[in-house]
Amino acid sequence: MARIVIVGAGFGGIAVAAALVRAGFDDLVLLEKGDRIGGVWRDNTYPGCGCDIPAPLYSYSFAPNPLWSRRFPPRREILGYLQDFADRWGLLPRVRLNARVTGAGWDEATGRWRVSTADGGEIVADVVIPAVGQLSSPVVPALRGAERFEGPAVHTARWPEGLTVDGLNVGVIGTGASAIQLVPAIAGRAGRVTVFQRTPPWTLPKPDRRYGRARKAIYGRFPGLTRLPRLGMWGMTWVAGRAVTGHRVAGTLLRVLSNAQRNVQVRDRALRARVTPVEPMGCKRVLFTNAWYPALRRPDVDLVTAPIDEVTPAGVRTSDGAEHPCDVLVYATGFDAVDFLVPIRITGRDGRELSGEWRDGAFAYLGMAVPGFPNLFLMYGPNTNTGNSSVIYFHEAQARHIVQAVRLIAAGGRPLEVRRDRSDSYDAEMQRRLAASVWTGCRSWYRTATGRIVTNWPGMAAEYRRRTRRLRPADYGRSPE
Ligand code: N01
Repeated sequence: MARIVIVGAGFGGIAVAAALVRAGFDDLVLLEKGDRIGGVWRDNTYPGCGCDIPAPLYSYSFAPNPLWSRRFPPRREILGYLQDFADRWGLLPRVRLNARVTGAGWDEATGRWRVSTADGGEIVADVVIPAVGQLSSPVVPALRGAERFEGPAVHTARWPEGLTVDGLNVGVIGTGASAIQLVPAIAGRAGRVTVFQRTPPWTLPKPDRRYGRARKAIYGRFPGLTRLPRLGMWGMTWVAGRAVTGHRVAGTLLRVLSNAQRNVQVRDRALRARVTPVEPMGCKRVLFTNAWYPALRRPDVDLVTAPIDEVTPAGVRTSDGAEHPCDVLVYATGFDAVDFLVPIRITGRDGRELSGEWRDGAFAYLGMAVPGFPNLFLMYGPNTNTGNSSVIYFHEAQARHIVQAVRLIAAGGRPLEVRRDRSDSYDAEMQRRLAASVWTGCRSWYRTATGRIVTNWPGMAAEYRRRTRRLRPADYGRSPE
């Protein structure tokens, strides 16, 4: 029996824990740095936060929720789903809260990992599964004068409990997925909202709808029917996936739809020119929204496109000399996604540091295994992000693969380590395909400073599932069973 440590109790950690318990590996503990489970859905409490992937797909395939209130539910509902799932699967007692992992070192003599926590504790484990997500380290840009700002300055992912912006002048820096949810939610309640845009995003109409009582009753009685909306949503994300992976017709279709939305929702030509994207569509995440442009049209919302010069004690000054008074400054400026696992220090065979192995950019075989780091498997690791499908679909594929790995470890009684040649050729394939992808077309959280794309999977979600479905022992230097 293997003792397993999972680092993180968000959707990824909970998915792999459930799969392991189901497979009979129940000697496991989830170490969670926060005071409750939920990952990004616990951390992101900014007004308007919700899911921009349809819920029938943003849920575990084997645990459909007939009770979603709408197709794109608010964050509280998704967090509730995850908590309820973890409870029903008996996972909550296995979670150790407020347990911040600081490092993990491979002990060659015992063939086990020593996992250390911030409180000075140590846990010995056969298998370590980091499941810390890609979007857990907020980035606040170093703007000149920022430290002199006299009001609250908050990042969207660190919204202070109880902060209300009613009647206040709010400056929002950024126009990514977080900002396009936040701005419509606070517009009208805030005194004035000033949006500082560096690059206009591509948007698509959000096919949201409320789920009525009859639907909930029917799906509650026949949960198998929930496969139907899941299939429908799968079809929708499939088209989006084809569009960003180079399919001409799908790409044109989405561009036409996006342009039509902008033309209909923004009649003012000057404003339209300022919100018209300049980067290739799909190069950054395409954003589902019905409320973004209407919010920008409001008289109490200003869109500022002049670059930020500096933050002043009372607001923001832009390069055109204009002063924009702000009582509250919100950084909707995203996350550091490329420095995987930082600040956890992982030391593998021969004292090799994972951060050193990844100095030119993170890589992992199938996004999960790294040569030199036996019995370590990542959830949502390098090159497993999807901008168009549900990341939970990827989690399930990874969980299934990791269960097979743990089975091999438990049966063979010796460590499992991916072969370097397999890992190298896989990484070469990833980078060759990514070099021809739309994501090379702009700067984004998908890329390192040198331009290497380390977050995204280059193909369709179904391909990832197919390639991870059966673990090939030969990839790990084992003879086929
Ligand atoms: O962050 P982002 P996000 N001066 O990196 C701007 C997921 N998510 O938090 O484009 C001025 O996308 C930056 O400008 P530019 C989702 O995967 C999911 O919004 O770099 N502006 C950009 O506009 C998403 O992709 C949900 O020119 C600066 C913005 O800040 C990911 O999280 C909801 C700047 C950052 O956009 C990240 O989204 C929300 C500067 N110095 C998020 N620095 C769901 O619904 C940065 N910017 C599931």
